[in-house]
Amino acid sequence: MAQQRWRNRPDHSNWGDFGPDDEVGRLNLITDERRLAAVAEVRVGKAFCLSLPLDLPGGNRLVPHRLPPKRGIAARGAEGRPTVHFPMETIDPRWIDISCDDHVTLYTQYSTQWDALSHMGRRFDADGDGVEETVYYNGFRAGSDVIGPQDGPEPGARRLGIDKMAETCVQGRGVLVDLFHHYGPERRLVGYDDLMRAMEADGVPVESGDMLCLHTGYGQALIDQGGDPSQEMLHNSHAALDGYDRRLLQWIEDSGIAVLIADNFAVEGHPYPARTETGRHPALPLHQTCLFQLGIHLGEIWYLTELARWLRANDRWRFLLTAPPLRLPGSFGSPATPVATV
Ligand code: UVW
Repeated sequence: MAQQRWRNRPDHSNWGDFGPDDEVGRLNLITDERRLAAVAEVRVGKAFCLSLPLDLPGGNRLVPHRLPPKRGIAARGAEGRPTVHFPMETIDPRWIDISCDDHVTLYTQYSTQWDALSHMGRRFDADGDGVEETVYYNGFRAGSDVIGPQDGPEPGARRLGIDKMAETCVQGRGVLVDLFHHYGPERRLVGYDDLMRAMEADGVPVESGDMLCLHTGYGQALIDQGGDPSQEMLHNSHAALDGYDRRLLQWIEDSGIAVLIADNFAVEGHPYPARTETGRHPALPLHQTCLFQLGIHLGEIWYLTELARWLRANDRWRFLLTAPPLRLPGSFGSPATPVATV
């Protein structure tokens, strides 16, 4: 049995509930039985791609340090010949096989993506010595578990990496709440009351272990903006959760959802309008609740509009969701090409 690595557990957290060494949080709730129940949601066999093209949003106005994918052609042989229409070595000279290979620099959180649990931590006195240290979900530590360039070679997540998420396969029952239908394309911070109103109006059931998807229409707007999105669209349109609504955070804690997904930028309304809170409070309260406290992975900038339209037309809200990230050792996030099957 591993040693518990913390003495103080953050309020409203589940650290330790899935074991002292747990690195996948609420994904533990997607059991074989729940996956079977998810498969039972497949009734007509139709599938939906829930990823945007990974070169959207376009440019870097959304987050300046996240750049679009940069592709190149793999060089081959001593002369570094480009591997496009490349004639392979041949056994039968009457038949020439031709090959193409490329490479890519990908900012893992540029487009449709998952946040790993190592994506966000905080300064917190987990070891109870009266001094705050940088820690992540389940008490994993900066410097030994999550490594920066200042800590040693090979920076990245030795623990809580996106590869740990991939190993669970990330397949279960998806449930969609259609915020766009109820609240339209205007910017709106959706708190507990708004979320419950939308769910009740459509009769959306959410159960423990479900993968909750919020359709806001933001992903469709990115497509409509054609790779050159306006500041207004990027930062002041469509619904986003109000992470400062304590009742909403409590519902996320109590509902047992396994992961939380949206087709908007950050699931929550980051950057928030100026606030009046006094005292200490996080910049990204929903990220803190999900990634740091409860081990709930966040899916962001997905494409949910076609699926939402189909579900509404067919009076259904549940589906089989298959959404593994790349099994990329040590990464803080990953692009994804999720598939919904109905
Ligand atoms: C923000 O940048 C606000 O969110 P994320 O890092 O999860 O994309």
